[in-house]
Amino acid sequence: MAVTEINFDGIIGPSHNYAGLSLGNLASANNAGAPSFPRRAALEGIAKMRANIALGLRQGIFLPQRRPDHPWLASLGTDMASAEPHMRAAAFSASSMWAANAATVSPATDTGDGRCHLTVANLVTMPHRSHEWPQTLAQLRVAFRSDRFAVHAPVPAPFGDEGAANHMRLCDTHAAPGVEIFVYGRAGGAFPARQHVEASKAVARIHGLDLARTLFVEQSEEAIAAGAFHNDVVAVANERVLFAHERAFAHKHSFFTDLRRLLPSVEIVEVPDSAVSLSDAIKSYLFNAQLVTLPDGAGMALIVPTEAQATPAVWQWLETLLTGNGPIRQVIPVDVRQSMANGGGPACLRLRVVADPLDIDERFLVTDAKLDGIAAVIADHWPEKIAPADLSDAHLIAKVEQSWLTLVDHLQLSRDLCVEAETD
Ligand code: SUG
Repeated sequence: MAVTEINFDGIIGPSHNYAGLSLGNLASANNAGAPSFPRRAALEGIAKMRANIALGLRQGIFLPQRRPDHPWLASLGTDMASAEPHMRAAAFSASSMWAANAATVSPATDTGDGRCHLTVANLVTMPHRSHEWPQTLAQLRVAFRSDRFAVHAPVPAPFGDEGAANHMRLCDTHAAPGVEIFVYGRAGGAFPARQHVEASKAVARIHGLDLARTLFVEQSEEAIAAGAFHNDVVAVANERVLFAHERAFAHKHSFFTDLRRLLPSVEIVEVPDSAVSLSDAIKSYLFNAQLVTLPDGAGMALIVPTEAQATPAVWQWLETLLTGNGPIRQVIPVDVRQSMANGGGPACLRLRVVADPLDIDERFLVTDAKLDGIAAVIADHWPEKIAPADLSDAHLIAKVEQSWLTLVDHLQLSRDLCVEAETD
């Protein structure tokens, strides 16, 4: 089998809820306190994966994390019964569904030792995400345990690292050497800049990248202030195409000059502010799209959330895009509304890995038939509805824990993820 791009989607966990935990993420703030529908959320995620498989793309999965995170609360001297509500919500969050924040990935062609490198993100800026990394690391070490990969622990605090959401790779084809671009924030006005430049530089060094082919680019302060808490809310790249909002970057001209020098074939599809305002871009998540290369030379498709269809300026712009002769040949809306209401679009839900599927633990790769089995577990076990006040309900907690164990067992991953040892 050949090296290809595989999208690993985070399965949406049974504790999915709206607790308003992410300062600077407008959807999270606006939906705080609303009831969530975990079963529907997870099935939306499965439907997105199925649609991508139908396009001929390779698909992988990551498991949700074990919630509530009792060891984390214990390390803070508390537990679910006595923790304050915001800490209880942080321990209960299903935020690992946004796999774009799991790690930064550099394919083998870009690295000094010819292995594909993955560095788990520390996510230290948001307390509810800061305790994801140990379970993410454990999972990646199982999925990518072949010596074709190097899986690294996170860079240390205080340098915030949010993984692939702030990383882009441009190349002639996925299997060819790429130019890796790390986007960091310096200031975001009232909102935190979640990606620290020192974390980006550390990841590039750890991966053994050729620094002459690596760019460190500042995200514009106005984008962060407008609610683009990650670069992937205002830009996305695939092979030789960069699709970005006009106001995504602080120093656009020098960035584009460097990029054209390093990859002369690059095509920059820029959306002007006059056509789509930053506010419409962030509301619709136009750029939180999966930009994918279709098989058999069919060009690229942009997989957008249905919210993009519902935002007139955005949809009009996309219709015009398709009438041109550019590289993006199809726009495909997908319904991931439960995730979107927490600020996670189609691109947030996936981590891209360019590798040979034969080198990956097959339990993390899915087909339609395998998704049938996972969907059945979700339909039978995931809670239908959660209101934030339910997070202290012992019955709900027990149901969430049991649902997770059932899925891990179904995927035959209990032993590798040390579940038996902990539950015995
Ligand atoms: O980190 N939302 C996530 C959304 C992450 C989106 N990922 C990318 N753009 N790649 C975040 O802000 C909200 C959880 C809550 O409020 O309950 C949350 O964590």
